[in-house]
Amino acid sequence: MRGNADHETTGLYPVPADWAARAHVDEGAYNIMYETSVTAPEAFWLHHGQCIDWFKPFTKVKNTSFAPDNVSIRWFEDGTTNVSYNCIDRHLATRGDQVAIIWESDDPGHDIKITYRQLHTHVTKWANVLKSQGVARGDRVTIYLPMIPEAAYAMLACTRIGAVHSVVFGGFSSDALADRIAGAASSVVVTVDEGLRGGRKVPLKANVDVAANKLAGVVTSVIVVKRTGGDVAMTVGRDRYYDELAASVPDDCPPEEMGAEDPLFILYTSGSTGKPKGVLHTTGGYLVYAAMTHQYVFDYHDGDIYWCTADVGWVTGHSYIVYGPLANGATTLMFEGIPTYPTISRFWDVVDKHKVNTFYTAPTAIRSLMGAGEEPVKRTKRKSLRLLGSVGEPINPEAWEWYHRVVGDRRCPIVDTWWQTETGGILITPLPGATKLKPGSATRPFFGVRPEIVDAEGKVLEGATEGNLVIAESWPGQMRTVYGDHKRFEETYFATYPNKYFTGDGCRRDADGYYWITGRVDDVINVSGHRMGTAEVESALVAHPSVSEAAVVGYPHDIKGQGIYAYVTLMTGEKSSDALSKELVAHVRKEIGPIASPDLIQFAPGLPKTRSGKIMRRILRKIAEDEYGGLGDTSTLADPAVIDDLIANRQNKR
Ligand code: 6R9
Repeated sequence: MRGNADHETTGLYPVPADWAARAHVDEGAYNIMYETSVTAPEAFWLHHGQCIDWFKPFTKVKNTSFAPDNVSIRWFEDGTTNVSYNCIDRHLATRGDQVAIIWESDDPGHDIKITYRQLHTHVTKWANVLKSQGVARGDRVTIYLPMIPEAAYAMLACTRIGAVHSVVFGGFSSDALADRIAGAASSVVVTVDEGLRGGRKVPLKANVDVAANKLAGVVTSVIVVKRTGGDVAMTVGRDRYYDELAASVPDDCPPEEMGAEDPLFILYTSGSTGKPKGVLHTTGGYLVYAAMTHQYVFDYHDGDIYWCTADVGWVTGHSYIVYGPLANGATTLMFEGIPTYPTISRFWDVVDKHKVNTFYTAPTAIRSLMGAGEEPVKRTKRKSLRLLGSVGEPINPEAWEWYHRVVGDRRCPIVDTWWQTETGGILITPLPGATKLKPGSATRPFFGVRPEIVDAEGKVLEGATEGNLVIAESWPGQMRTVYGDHKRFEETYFATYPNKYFTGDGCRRDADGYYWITGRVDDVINVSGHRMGTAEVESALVAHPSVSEAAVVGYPHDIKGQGIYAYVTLMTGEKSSDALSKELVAHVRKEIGPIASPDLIQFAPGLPKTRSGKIMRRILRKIAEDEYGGLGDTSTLADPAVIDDLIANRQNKR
């Protein structure tokens, strides 16, 4: 109970004694290692770059420039390696029979355990199947799969032959999928007949058909995994079942020797403007960073059972379900289902069933489970749990305390990990054996990471302060470019504050040097931990024939973190109605996917604009937040009267 007494007087949760004893790094070691990592990065990364196996060792550690019109990021550039070799082959001699992946299906009665040796067999088969479809080094493969082991096999198979995967979240619509297939110019698509979530079937193959038919001639091969065995349409000459293809390819497939800076994967993510960007990560630096952060942040030791509940369609699934854990030879759990099926105790039942030690999830899941009270958690044991993690959005202190007290029985530290698709791995986080915790704070930078807080003009603010979060130096897991558009990469991330990487997040630093992420400062919103550009939702809305103009903002939502509030101006002659409101929601779901559905739609005859015609989102945000007092200066508005109408017709939060 020493811990709680300390917490009451200082507000800090100390490192539990058993953690300080077992952890790879304690507080003293963290301080020394962090200091070395920023004062002598070459030496630091020369050493830590060895956490993966290299075919040809690198001699150059770092070669990076953040100059706004000449951004170039290269790590370990003369080394060669292979990601699937590191995630599979190198473990075979010592842990071939250890479980690599525990797959827990949607149905609580069904799970599969895949050993490293079995993983090797699956991935080499998959690699040869991809080759049989013409995939060669450098080609892009789109993977549109639910949470089934084949998602990991297909990803690893791409890395084995040097192909570049682009995983598209299974919740995206056929239109969103088509955009991503076209963006990556990917002629091969891997999918499933149907997905299964919460007992419901999801028609992924049918979505691929719509997307592929829209892109005449781009997609030449669709590889279909059987999950439900449902009857799906198969286009002759284009679509083949994986099983049939696998039956006629050899078993063996040696890993390609890849350069450290060869592209590894593309992952589309939302920005504040325009279409989603294809974030490109490369081979060596990404894998070193994913493996190393997985080891230290989750204090991974041999034998740990590790579970990250993210979807492989997001970066968290890439780095912390697949690449980080497998590079470290861990047992990683992959869950097909949802937290509420068949009961709201499902997460904790799975923890007990598989004796999970580390559990990593998103605040939105915690908040929605909190709503059902303690009993569904307390009826499970959770004795195996040692460490809890949080990612995707700021975790409010109430949810943090509940997670700590109810789920972790006050025994398990929580690592609140801040990072982004662009960063490849975790940048600001506690280390469980080293960092005292403050609920709601992502605490301290990881090794090699130099966060700074700047004001609007880019002046670096010292001490306890608040402003915009930038990173002053490169780290190995950093994205290298926007696929096919290096200019956009430079303009998006390096032009706002020259010579610094701009994160898009606001941040506060307290007197103890702890970082508190305050949320996005740009037009990106975070709905249930899913990143969404307001511009994307707007462009979906204005594509509807009744809509002339739309402005979308986020508003605080108890469970989702942020909800989507859409202001819509109709074409002259169109009448607003509940039916039209529903139709617009359905339209956005079709254009992007269910995660982009507006929670509230307000029909507005006019939107607040400056005289130059720019929509003043600041005002719309305040109205959506129900904070009229804070509307600020409205004198630059072209027509101040629109404000009264907007306030009078404000939609109530659900
Ligand atoms: C990994 C991931 C990135 C954005 C990021 C920030 C928010 C993520 C957070 C967090 C506060 C945390 N975010 N983790 N905010 N505390 N621990 O989520 O990547 O989907 O690209 O989203 O998510 O706003 O900028 P991505």
